[in-house]
Amino acid sequence: MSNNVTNKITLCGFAVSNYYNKVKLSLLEKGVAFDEAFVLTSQKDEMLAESPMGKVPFLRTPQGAITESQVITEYIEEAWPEPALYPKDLFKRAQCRELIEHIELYLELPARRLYPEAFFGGKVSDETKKEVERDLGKGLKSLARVVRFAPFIGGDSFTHADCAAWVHLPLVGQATKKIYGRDFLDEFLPAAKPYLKTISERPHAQKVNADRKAGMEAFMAAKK
Ligand SMILES: N[C@@H](CCC(=O)N[C@@H](CS)C(=O)NCC(=O)O)C(=O)O
Repeated sequence: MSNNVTNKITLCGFAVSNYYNKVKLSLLEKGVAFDEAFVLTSQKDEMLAESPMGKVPFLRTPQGAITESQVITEYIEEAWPEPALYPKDLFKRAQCRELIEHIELYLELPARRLYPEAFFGGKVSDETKKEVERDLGKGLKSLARVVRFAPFIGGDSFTHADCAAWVHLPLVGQATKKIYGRDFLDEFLPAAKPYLKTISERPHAQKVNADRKAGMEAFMAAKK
């Protein structure tokens, strides 16, 4: 532990959220002690006081809340440098962060536009479906150029990029399968599925997954 960080941190959000689970897996893999608090997204004042966009996750620290999963990830890595979940080499570290940015900006965010219909019984316009189809094709083809899967997404060590890939990529596959009848992961990045399976076998990933399944009921009940 370093940089004035006391050991009391609380991850706030819910276990169905992919961004929440990205941070949770990083914390577990690093062996950082943390509490969890069930918080739903909202635009209520008390929520906005901690998370100005009303989003989850956010991290409660003794000094206040921190939002944005990637900012939280960087905070955790600086506060608890060991075991490192970024490569030591500066260039490789940048490449690792590049993978995370790529997955979130060019895959998760476009795929998210499909979630209302793919997962929540809503409707998405044909125009949106067309745009997302184009954007995801481009994002996946370009990701295929930079991934290693050897055996981890960036090479031979497990990093924060694996935490991000493991929570986000399955949603891209599931949402596209639902909306287009084609799983874009299988189509554009066939090596992703065996890779994701390997990550899923890690004990901490199993814990996150079990909590996600258990959390689904609480989430659905609270959403009603
Ligand atoms: N860029 C944010 C995205 C977080 C995010 O979109 N979380 C979802 C839950 S998975 C959320 O809070 N949605 C509610 C909203 O967008 O208002 C991060 O990395 O933390």
